[in-house]
Amino acid sequence: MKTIIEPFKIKSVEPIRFTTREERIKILEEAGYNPFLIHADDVIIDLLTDSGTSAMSAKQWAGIMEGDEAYAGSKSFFRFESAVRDLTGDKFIIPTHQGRAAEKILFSIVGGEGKYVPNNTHFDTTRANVEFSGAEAVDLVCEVGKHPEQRADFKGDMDVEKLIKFIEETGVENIPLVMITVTNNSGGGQPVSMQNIKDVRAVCDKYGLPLFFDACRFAENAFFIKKREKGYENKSVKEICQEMFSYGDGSTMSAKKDALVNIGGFLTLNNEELAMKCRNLLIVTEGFPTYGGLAGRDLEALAQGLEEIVDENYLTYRIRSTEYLGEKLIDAGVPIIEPPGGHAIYIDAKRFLPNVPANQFPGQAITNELYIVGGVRAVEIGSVMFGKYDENGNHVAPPMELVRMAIPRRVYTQSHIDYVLEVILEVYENRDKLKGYEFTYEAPMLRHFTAKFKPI
Ligand code: PM9
Repeated sequence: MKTIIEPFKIKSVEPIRFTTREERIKILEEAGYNPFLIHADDVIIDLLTDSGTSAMSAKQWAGIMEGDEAYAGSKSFFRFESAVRDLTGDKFIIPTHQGRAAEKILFSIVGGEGKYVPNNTHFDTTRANVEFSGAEAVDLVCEVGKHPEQRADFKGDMDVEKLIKFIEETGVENIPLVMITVTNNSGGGQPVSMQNIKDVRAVCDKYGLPLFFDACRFAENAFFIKKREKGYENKSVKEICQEMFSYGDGSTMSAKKDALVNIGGFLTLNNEELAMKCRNLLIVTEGFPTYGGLAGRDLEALAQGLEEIVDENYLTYRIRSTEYLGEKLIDAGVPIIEPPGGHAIYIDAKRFLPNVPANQFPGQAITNELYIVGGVRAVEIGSVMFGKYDENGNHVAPPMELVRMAIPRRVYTQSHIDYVLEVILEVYENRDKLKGYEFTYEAPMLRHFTAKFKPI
């Protein structure tokens, strides 16, 4: 087989500013040892997130010029609505400025004190919005999904038995909806199988519960289904997406991922009463229902992005480029979540730095060293992001300590990725010298964004 190449040519480029190791040591110290607080201009390869960092296509930029900026009923809204409906089949399509705005609206209405929301794994903003409403966010990912070293095709699947037990124990009246996140970002960008989606749908039907998707990476998930699940090999990715959404009652979406835009999101629903409540709240918090916090030009780019994301040449390259980095790391003995996920590679910090305990943030130690060694910015997904305190103030660690290197869509070439690989291998070779960190500042919610640290 020939090399899978980038299925695009580069028309416009952005220079990378190079820094020295000495400069980076100073920059990191000034940022309180939190790469979120580093200026992007001081980063050589930015793998902080795949969210809002995509390179747009010529057609998307053309759409920006086409954008209709009418306050109400703009033609860009109707193009957006029809692109979203074509994929989801849902009746009510509500634009929002990004994914968390859709979550905030949905959970402000269905959440609240005494409610519980099960998910395979909530992403941080979803968890924060559920909990901000007073409800509790419960993760029910399958057992294999919690073991980075174990390989399985669909490690993002929900544990259906646990879901049934949870519903029986919690009471249907306390559960507003069941959610499935595709792909499972906090669990390694691992896909959810169509069979699991159908099984969860059947459970929801049995108990009369709505099923919602956190659909950020729906196309990457569909591509994994096509490649790994029997019966889907001859279906188009678009058909697989349509089938997946057909099992849901709605979805929240950050278009900053699988709609290839720099800003945007949406909420889709089938229940008219709920949709009306959401729209009314949207008007208070985001804007009129035909723009929802976005400009007409954003809606155009988003609609075009939804067409491009299901292109199978694009998805072949996308999934292969993540796998390429993952395979090379596995070959070199670097512990990562296996198999590689869709949008990112996740280093297993527990195995990478066994001598740094969870309450000294091994993931943060690796993340900071990646920056010092090569100006590569990654993100900790472990005790900094999800750690809690018990009633005695003791640190309670999440199940996994990870460092995520998310790959922006259509931005970096193979030689950029080869450079990243060299940087990771250098950090790995010198791992015995790495030390942990402690907080000097932490916010009460979503602390990873603004926390400051000092080395131990
Ligand atoms: N995800 C990510 O980097 C961006 C924020 S954290 C740096 O992975 C899921 C599964 C996400 C997600 C964002 C959101 C929120 C919801 N669900 O960022 O509000 O991965 O558009 O989306 C980020 P917004």
